Amino acid sequence: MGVTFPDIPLYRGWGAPVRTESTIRDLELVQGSVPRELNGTLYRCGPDRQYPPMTGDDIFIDGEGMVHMFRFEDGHVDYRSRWVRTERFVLQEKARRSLFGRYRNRYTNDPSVAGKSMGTANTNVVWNGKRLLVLKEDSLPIEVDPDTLDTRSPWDFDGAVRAVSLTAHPKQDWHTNELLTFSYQAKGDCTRDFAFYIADADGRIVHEMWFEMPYPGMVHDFAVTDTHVIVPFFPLITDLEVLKKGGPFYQWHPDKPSYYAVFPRRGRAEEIRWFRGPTVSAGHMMNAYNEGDRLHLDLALYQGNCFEFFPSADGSPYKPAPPQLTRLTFDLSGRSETPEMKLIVSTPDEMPRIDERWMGKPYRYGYMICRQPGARAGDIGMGAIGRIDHQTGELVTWAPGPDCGVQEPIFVPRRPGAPEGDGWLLVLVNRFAEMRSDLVVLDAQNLAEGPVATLRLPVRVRMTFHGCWVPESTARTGRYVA
Ligand code: V55
Ligand code: FE
Repeated sequence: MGVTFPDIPLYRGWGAPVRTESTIRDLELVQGSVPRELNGTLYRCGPDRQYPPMTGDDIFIDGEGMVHMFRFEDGHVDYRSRWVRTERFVLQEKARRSLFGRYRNRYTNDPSVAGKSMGTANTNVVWNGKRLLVLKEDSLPIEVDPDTLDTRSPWDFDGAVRAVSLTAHPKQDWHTNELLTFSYQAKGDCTRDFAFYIADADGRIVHEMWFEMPYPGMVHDFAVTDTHVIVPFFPLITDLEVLKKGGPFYQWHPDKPSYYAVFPRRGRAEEIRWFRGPTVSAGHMMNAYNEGDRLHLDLALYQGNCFEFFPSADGSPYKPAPPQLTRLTFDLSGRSETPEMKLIVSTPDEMPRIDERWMGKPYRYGYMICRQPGARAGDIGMGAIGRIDHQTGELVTWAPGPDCGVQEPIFVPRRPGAPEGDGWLLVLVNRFAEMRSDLVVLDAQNLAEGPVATLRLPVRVRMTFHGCWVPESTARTGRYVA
C-alpha cells in the first residue's frame, strides 16, 4: 500500500510532484541587487499532486493547489510555499490516498466523497477586500492567511455569491479597487447559467447579472474595458451523459462557432450584444479597451483546440495550433455580428499580462511567455519572456539561457504614478539541469539586458499558472493605488 506515482510524462523530470512545503527566510542573492522600491509580496499558485491519481493518469491542470509567496522587504526576499487545505485535500490526507477521480468528473470519485467539494485551488491568487483568495474555476475561492499561507475557509462573499464556483481569472481594478468576476456552469456541472459579479473594495457584492450561455462550455478567462465586459465562449463543451460514463469533462466541437457576449459593466442581461466567430479557442486574455464604438480584445488565440487532453467529440484527431497574440475587434454600432480578427505577432506566446493600472484602457505594453529560437521550452512550451509594444509592433525578448524555462511574468510598477511599463517583471526561472528555481527581477523597459537581480532557490517551484503582486501598502490598507 505504498505511495507510488505512475511513470507518466507529466511527472518526469521537472514535473515530478514536489509534495514539500518550504519556508526560507532570506533567499540567496546570486546576481545584481534587489530594487528597494520592491516592497510587497508576489503570490503564485499551481498544482502539486498530493497522492497518485486514482486513474493512473493526470493532466497538467489537475492536482492540489500549492501557493508560493515571495515577500520583498528592504532588499530581502523571503519564500514560503503551502498546499491549500481544501476539503478535497483534507479528506485525502486522512485517507492517505486520492479520493477524487478524473478531472472534474464527480462520477469517477470514491463513493466516500459524494457531495464534497472537488475544488483544488490550483490556478490563481488574488487580493480583494483585505482577503487573499486562492482560485480554481470549479469551486469557490479559498481564503488563506497572507503572511503564513495557512488556509482559512471558502469565501462566498458573505453569502452573496450563489453560484457554485467563481473564475480563476477575475479582474482587479487598481483604480476602483473592484474585483470583477464570474461563474460559468454556475448552477452545477453542465448547466448553461453564467453569472457576472462585481465585488467592491471591501469584498461586498455590489452588482450581479445572470444569463444563459450558448453552450455549457469552459470560460477560463474574460476581459473588461473601462465601460464594458467581454465574455468569450469557445467550443470546449461539457456533456452530462459523457460524464456519467466516466468521460472527459470537456470535449472539443470542431463544428461549433465561438461566441462573444459584450455588455456594460453594470448592465442587465437584456443589454448583451452577441457576436459569433470561427471555431477557435483561447485560455488567456491580455487586455481590452474601447475606441469609439469599437472594443478591442487582445488574446492568445489558438486556431483550434487549446487543450490536447480534451478530445474531439466527433473522434477527429487533435490538430496542434500555436497560441498567437491576436486582436478581436467588436463593432458596437451594429455593422457586423462577427469580430474582426487581426494577428498582432506570429511568434507563439501564452500567459499574457499587462501593467494592471492600464487594464481596460488604451495601452501600449503587454508581457508574456513566448517562443524564442534556441530557448528551451518551460512548463507550457515556450522558453522566453517577451514584451510587445503595440505602438511600434516590436517584440523584445529575454531567455534565461540553456536548460532553463520561464513562468508567467508579473509586472510591478516602479512606484504609484509611474508611467505605463515603468517597473519590473518578476519571473520564476526553471533551472531544469539543477532541478531548482530562481526568481529573477527584470527591468520591464530593458528586458533584453537580463535580470537586475537573481534570487536562488534551493528548491524547485514545479509549475505555477498565475499570481499577483500585493504591494505592502495594499496589504495594510486593502487598497491598490494606481
Ligand atoms: C486552464 C487552467 C485550469 C483550468 C482550466 O489554462 C483551464 C487553462 C489550472 O486550471 O481548470
Ligand atoms: Fe489561466
